Amino acid sequence: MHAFGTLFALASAASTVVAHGGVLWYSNAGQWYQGWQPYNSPTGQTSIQRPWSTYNPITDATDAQLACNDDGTSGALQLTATVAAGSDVTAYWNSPWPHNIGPMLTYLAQCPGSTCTGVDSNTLEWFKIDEAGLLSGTVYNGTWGSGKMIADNSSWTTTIPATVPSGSYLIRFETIALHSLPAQFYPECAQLTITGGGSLGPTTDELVTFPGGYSNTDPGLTIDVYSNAAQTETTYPIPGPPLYGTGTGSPAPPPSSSSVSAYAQSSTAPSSTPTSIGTVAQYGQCGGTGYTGATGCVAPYTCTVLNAYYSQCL
Ligand SMILES: *[C@@H]1O[C@H](CO)[C@@H](O)[C@H](O)[C@H]1NC(C)=O
Ligand SMILES: *[C@@H]1O[C@H](CO)[C@@H](O)[C@H](O)[C@H]1NC(C)=O
Ligand SMILES: [Cu+2]
Repeated sequence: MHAFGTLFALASAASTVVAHGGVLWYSNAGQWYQGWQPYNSPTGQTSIQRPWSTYNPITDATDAQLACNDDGTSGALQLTATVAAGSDVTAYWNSPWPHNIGPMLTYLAQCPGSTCTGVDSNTLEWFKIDEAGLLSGTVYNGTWGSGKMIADNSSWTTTIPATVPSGSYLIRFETIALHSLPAQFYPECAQLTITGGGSLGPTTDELVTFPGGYSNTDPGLTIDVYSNAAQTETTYPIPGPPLYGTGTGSPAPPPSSSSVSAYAQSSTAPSSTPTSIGTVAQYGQCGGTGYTGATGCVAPYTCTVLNAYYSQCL
C-alpha cells in the first residue's frame, strides 16, 4: 500500500510537469545559476532561488504562497547572487513554456538586513520593475508578454534599475496565464545582493505585499479572452502597483529594523520546511499543504516533496 502510494504520488507529480512549471535557471553577466529543483530531495540543494515544491500554478490572489511560491522560505543551504545595478537578470522557464496568453511581471523587495536569508517573503514590500501585458493585437488573438517570453527561449530578461539602492533583495519573476479562469500565477523568487546602486527608493504607492498586491476581482485577472468584447479589445490592464519610477506617492522609508524582530519571530515558528531527523517512518507523510503532523524522517530517510500536497519520507 505504501509502495502504491509512492507510485501514485510520483505519477501525479509527473503529470503536472507537462502543462505547467516555473523558473528553472537564472543568468546574469555571463554567470548561470541553477534554480531550486522542486521534484528532487531538498537535502543538499544549493540555489539562489527560494525553494518551491510544485509545477502547479497558484490560482487565488489571496494565497499565502503568492509571494515566492510554495513555500518560498530560505533553503538550508540558501545562496545569494551578487548582481550590479543596471545589469540584466534573465529567468528561464521550462521550455517551451506552454501558456502564451497573459502578462510578464518582475518585482524586487528589499530585505531589512544584510541578507534575505531567513526573511519571510510575506513580510516584505514589493515594487514592480518590469511588466509586459498585451504587446500587439487584440485580447482575443494578440501577442502577449508571455508569448514573447516563449519566443525568447522561454526566458525573460529584466534590467535591475541602476537607480535602486544597493542592498539585499528578493527578485520575483512572474508569469500569469489567462487561457482559462481563474488566472494562473507562476511566481518564483531568488536572492540578490545588488551592488553599485543609486538612491531612488520606491514610493509608498509603488509598494505592495504578496498576497495583497492583487485581488481576485482585478480586471486583468478576470478578463475572458474568448469573449466577443475581447475580439476588438486592444488594451489590457496589467495587475499590480504602478511601475517603479512612475508612482506619485511620497518616498517610502527603507525596510526598517523594527520589522526584523518580526522576521526573527516568524523564523522560529513551526515551518513546513522538510527536515531529515525525526520520527516519521519510511513512506510516511512528512509535509504538504494542510498537513500538521511531524516533518522529520527517521534516519536515513529524507522528507521528499512529491507535490504541494504530499511530502514523503524516502
Ligand atoms: C486575429 O486578429 C487579426 C487582426 O485583427 C485578424 O485579421 C485575424 O483574422 C484574427 N485571427 C483570428 C484567428 O481570429
Ligand atoms: C535557452 O535556455 C536554456 C535553459 O532553458 C539555456 O541552457 C540555453 O543556453 C538558452 N539558449 C540561449 C541561446 O540563450
Ligand atoms: Cu500550465
